[in-house]
Amino acid sequence: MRSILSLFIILNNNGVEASHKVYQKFQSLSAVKVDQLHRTGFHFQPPKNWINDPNGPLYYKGLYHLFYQYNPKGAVWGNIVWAHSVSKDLINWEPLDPAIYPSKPFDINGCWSGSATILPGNKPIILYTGIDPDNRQVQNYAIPANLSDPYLREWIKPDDNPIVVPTNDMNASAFRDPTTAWFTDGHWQMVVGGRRKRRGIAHLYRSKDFKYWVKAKHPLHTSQNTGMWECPDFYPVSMSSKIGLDTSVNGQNVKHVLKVSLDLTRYEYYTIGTYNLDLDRYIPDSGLKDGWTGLRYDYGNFYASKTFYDPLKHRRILWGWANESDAQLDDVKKGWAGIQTIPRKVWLDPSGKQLVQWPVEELESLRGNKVEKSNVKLKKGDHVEVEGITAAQADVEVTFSFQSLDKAEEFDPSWSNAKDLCGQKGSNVQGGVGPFGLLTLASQNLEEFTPVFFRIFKAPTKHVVLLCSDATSSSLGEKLYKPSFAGFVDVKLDNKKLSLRSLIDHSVVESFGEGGKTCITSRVYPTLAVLDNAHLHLFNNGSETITVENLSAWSMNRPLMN
Ligand code: DQQ
Repeated sequence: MRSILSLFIILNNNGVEASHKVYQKFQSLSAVKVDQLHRTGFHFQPPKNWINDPNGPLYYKGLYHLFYQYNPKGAVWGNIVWAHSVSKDLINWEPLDPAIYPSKPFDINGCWSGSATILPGNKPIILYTGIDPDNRQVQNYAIPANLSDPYLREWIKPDDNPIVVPTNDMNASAFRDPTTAWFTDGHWQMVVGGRRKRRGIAHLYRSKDFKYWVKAKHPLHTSQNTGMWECPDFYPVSMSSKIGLDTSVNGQNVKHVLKVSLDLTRYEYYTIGTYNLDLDRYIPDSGLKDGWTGLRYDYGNFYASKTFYDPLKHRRILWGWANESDAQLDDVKKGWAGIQTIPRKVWLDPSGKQLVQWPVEELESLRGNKVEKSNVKLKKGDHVEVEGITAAQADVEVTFSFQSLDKAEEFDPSWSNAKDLCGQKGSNVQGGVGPFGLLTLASQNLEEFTPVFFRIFKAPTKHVVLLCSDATSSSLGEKLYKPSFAGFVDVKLDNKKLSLRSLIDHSVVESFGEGGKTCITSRVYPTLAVLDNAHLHLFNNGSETITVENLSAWSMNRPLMN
């Protein structure tokens, strides 16, 4: 905590914000050759260069649109434009020319993140942050030049921009990333992320015509000591179904979600709560925490996420950016950096206490060769290889069961940080019930492997389930960030079963514990466990025997990817 605060002070004092560090030397250095070794097979990425936040996802006339922050000139952050791709199925992507790029005074120094709203009459409009000649962050709108083009190739930035500017009492370099707007009480409302001193702020604005915006008397929500709130997202979820809701829906059976991306920690958190129209405020449910100890979509490498409502399949879909975990120079050398995670359907868990996420069903169209296993016993120390699939590019679903929880290790109540606990109790540290799970991207003799595993502890009144995705042994390479990412899984264990799905794709392992209750994305760079030399194992290192009830694993085909 103290180190985070001092980091805050350092950042605050020299005015440099971690997310937008400019590497002058590299930002316009074109790749001579794009290194293919760790590029993903089925995750979203352009052929080369740097990408970050997903922007303005939307569905229009039969096509899904994804815009994203992109450096057309190099493999580090800089020269940012809104790149644009379209897809019929969220899996195969066709690239288009950038939709929004600096060209006018209100965005001449940058076109940063934002969101799309579909206005009545099926008219998309984009709100985004422009950096003006004084380096102030201002909010602009852009509209399609031709609504009869389902590709929405050309976007116009009218001259009555900017539509929202920071007032003198506001921090003009901490005022960005407008949300999708929602309609309520005869007005459009939207939120812009911000910060006052150490307080994170969701600034609330209101408009009748989408052009003249007035700041509300108070923010939609704020929280002390959380720093800058980047990329806020605010949307309704149904309390009784997995069906997604359009952003303006509110009422009896509806809760709201507020997600923010914390520039200080580079983690996101969300709360579930009530959008109180009388107070004009969002109020998180009691017991849910604002800040970096709160709930997260993903306990790994996942940032600047954004959801949108898909009217075709009545679902809410979440996109997130997974940054590289290698060094800046590696990115310059390989000529590319950043991927988007697989789009996930997101809904409220029946408990009402958390969200649940699952890869969109369209991903299954890429499944090729399949291998199945059932009723495999894993005793302490056992490793069973899953053969017959391309282990470097695979989709794996597995259900584990155990007879008893008697052997579960004692849980020390001071273990509040899942990541630290996973760092302490890795896959090689023997336990009682667990560690058990998958060894992904494993080399022949296990010099390299990325384990994704459960470990169950006994606390005085309940069991505590830990899910880890541990990059510590993922690579023999140097200067890599190799975190032991982990999250707790809120599950009852009455049926003594736990499920896991991992999407393995060369340099990314995206995992969904217990049907998507706890998700973790890791970026890894094996040197031996690459291409056909990558292996997949089941393992158990706990004294309780684990049964693999069912395992289905598929080789994944490559979609059209930009
Ligand atoms: N990235 C954008 C900002 C946003 C940040 C700039 C989050 O608009 O706050 O590329 O990663």
